Amino acid sequence: MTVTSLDTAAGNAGVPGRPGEPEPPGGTAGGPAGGTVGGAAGGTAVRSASRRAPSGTASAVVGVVGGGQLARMMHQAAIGLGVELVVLCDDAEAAAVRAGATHHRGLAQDPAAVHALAQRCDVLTVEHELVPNALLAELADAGHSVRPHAAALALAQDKLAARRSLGRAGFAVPAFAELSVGDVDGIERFATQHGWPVVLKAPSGGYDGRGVTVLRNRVDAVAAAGSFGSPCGRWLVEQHIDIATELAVLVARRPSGWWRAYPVVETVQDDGICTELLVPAQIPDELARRATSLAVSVVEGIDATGICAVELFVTTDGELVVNELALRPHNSGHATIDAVVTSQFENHLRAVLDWPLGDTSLCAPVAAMVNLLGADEPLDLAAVPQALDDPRVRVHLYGKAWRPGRKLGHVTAVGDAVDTARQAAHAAAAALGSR
Ligand code: AIR
Repeated sequence: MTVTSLDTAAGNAGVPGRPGEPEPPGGTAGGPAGGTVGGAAGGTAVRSASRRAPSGTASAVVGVVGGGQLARMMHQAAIGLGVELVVLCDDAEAAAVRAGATHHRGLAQDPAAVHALAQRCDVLTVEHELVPNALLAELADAGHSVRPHAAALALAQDKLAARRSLGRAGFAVPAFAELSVGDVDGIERFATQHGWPVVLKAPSGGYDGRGVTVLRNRVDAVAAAGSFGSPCGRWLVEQHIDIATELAVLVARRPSGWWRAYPVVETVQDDGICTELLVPAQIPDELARRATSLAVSVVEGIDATGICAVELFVTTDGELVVNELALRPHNSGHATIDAVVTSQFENHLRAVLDWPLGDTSLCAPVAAMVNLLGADEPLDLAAVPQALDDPRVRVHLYGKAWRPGRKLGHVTAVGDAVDTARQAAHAAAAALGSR
């Protein structure tokens, strides 16, 4: 297998717990890396993000670009912390708005709306990638706390930029090339070098399987030229990796450099959309340690703040290859609500506020999560009691309108054994009429 793997120090960095004392016990944690960020007192509350005094009803105000299910679950965590969440979206029926988050009406692409959001909060963060990067950079220049910062977020917004930057820093990434949209000969040249099939991606704007397609031959490439657009006018073509397992490592990291990594998650995708996950990943400890160390290196290397999800492929040769980054709470972390001491949503808020991070240890031996995806008809909400029949099951509905394939909720089952947890989660998802 060919992977771009430059030999620089960054690829080997990030062993947990180096420079600085880790935050107090609980999970894999560590302190500021030398030179990455300014040092701060270990594990103490640093209120650098909050420019204004608490209002009397809110401990802090966090602005979120986006109001979907990720903002909804952030809002659930915000309630306990006394944090007011203000979500920017155009839809008065958005998942987070329906859950009671303060609604700032507007589009993520509208500079005036994003500026106005920043004005009313202590810290600005995101729950999707569709906000113009330059706008966030502009706000940071104007003195607003934007977390993650625009340069880091750019790597989650632009897959080409991520491949380039991570490859240059020495992380293993799939071999790739940048092409203009419609460049069928370019695809063929790439395939001659790396073999068919190849994976074609729109570098930006896609998620949940949108903006990704596998091409088996030139005929597929010609078809893609007629149908596979890309908002930025470029294609990313990459080598098709023989994947043994897909993993995700979530790391919460504060602007002061303190971080905590979550137990490694094993994810299952169907047609590019995450359908289920298992935590902890059923992989050898040594591989889990390598995956965690790699993810922390990436997160420190790009100076990410908040939750950063590092998606990894384990190749059939046992190598770890970085797939994609998400600099926000991520589907692969949904089981943390029920199976980890501090959920990814709470730690995202704590991290962007530069507050001490919560314990990331598992509080159940194993958890399985299954996404509730829109089938040919809406979910059967009358079946919620039936899904709850098994006491190990927790149901999370997003209050979103049904559409085939849309993520409408998830169920998590905790337990002592992988098989029974998976069965319980699948049974609950089936009862609810998930795809
Ligand atoms: N999201 C963001 N990036 C990937 C995903 N899945 C979440 C965010 C966003 C919501 O999905 O919470 O607001 C959008 O979902 P939908 O179903 O409206 O496309």
